[in-house]
Amino acid sequence: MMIRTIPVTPFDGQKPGTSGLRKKTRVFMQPHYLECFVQAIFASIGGVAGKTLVIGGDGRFYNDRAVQIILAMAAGQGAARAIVGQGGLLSTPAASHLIRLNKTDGGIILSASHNPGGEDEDFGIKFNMSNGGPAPESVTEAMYAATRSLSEYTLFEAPDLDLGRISTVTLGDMQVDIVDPVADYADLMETLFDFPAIRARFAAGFTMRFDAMCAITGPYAVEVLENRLGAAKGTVTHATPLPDFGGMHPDPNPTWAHELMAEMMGKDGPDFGAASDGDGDRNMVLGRGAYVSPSDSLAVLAANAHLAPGYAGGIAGIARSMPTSGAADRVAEAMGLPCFETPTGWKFFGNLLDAGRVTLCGEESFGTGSDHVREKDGLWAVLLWLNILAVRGQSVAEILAEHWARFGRNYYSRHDFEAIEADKADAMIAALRARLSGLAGQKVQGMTIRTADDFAYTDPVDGSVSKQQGIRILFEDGSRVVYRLSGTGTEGATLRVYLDRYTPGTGDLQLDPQVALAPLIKAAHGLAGIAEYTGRSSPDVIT
Ligand code: VG1
Ligand code: CO
Repeated sequence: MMIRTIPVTPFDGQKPGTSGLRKKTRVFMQPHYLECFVQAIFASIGGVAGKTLVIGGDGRFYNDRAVQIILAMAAGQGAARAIVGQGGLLSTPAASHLIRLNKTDGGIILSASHNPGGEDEDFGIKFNMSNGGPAPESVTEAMYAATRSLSEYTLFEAPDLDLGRISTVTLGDMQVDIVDPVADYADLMETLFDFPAIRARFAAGFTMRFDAMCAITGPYAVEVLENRLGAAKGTVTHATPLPDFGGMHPDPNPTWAHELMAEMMGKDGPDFGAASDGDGDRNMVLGRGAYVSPSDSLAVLAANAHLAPGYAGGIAGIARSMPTSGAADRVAEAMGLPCFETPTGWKFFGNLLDAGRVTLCGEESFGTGSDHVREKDGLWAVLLWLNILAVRGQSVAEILAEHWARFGRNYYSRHDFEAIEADKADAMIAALRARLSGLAGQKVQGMTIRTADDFAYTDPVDGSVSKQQGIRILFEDGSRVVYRLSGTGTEGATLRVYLDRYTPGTGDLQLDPQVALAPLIKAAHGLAGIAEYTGRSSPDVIT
């Protein structure tokens, strides 16, 4: 056993995207590839000597190897302590919590989130800061710079640690605490929600289905829903995390969680349904016959959060990512709360949460969360919904209908065009960008364009500026189209088109969103020339 320094040549393209570095698993499995990125992470935080890190991942293929490599590198570079989930497992929100609970210097999370897992699928890695949140752009840029200049990495060479047993061991001079991945997180949930009220509701016959999609939330959902809240055994399906997610695509949306969707849309479905993604930070919630769009979910949660003990004193404010619908803004306005619009990606919420300016945050991509951690949190959102349902004693459909009648409804949809050739997607965006200044006043599909811009964000806390965060076309009637290219994919480019149209509470509130949005969809295709540039006339995934 010894400390070894290994010379390397830098790899191209180790540039973190919306949420860390994501590549095909086999790319990560190349000799020294993961090591080089980990070395760059260490460099971007001024080294790990004397520091404590949380380490864990969603259990996908290569998670186990990656954890051993990171431990060896941390030990070889003088880290004082590592806190690792048993088996190398931690959901993203649980990792965020452990970083905060133990006042550590940060953590490394292994996941490609909602992307499929397996030797031929996707893998990913990201660093979270001591506040528990994803590294901000300044740090990810430092990481990328380091990946291009490094010439060696150092590790402590030793046999693999046995991570299967909850225990404290040492690796060289580093202490390694192998902890229960679920317990602290489940305890945190008990402090936020009215567990007795939810338990009483389950005892009275309330039924639920939670589809963990063979990913990391299985053990968390079983412990919280079945063991602590008394939901029937079997409430959680696909509950065992598997390295390839059992072949499932753990993206909790109507397309990929179709099994749950079918059950919930049936007449005899459970009262409440939910699904989570690979690393446990996303959620989809459903009632019997009722789909809750993520943007609406944020708005409903914000309007009702005070019903849960953890938010009984009210919330400080709401933040949503720019492409997320304006539904939460209506709630903020009615409740006299500040509302912030940030670029896509949870890292942009961190400063607002740390400064106490917002309590709830959300993204249209099935992400909702609060100041309890610094990540979005799938199971947390499900529990807040359960708490609200238990207190209000209504169905999901009734709560949605009342919400829309009070605040109006933002008809909303996202259309994704996947695996487009990158240069075609870039050309389309570039052409659109070049035409932006001339669009105001033009009429499309009977609607007049009020303004068009390329979203830029100035962080109100530290003043940092992020440019080119999505192209927005805003119409005079309040409707909106947003175009963005995904920053989490591993193959070609994915074009996301976000569509939002407001109808007041006195209007028609029960339309199919695709019908309500039809003119806007046509306008979106025409304005950007989607078919001309990409050859695609219809999206691959609609949410
Ligand atoms: C997507 C979502 C974004 C989310 C990000 C990470 O990014 O749109 O809202 O924050 O994934 O979520 P992009 O760049 O592909 O649009 V997760 O659950 O993948 O960590
Ligand atoms: Co995720």
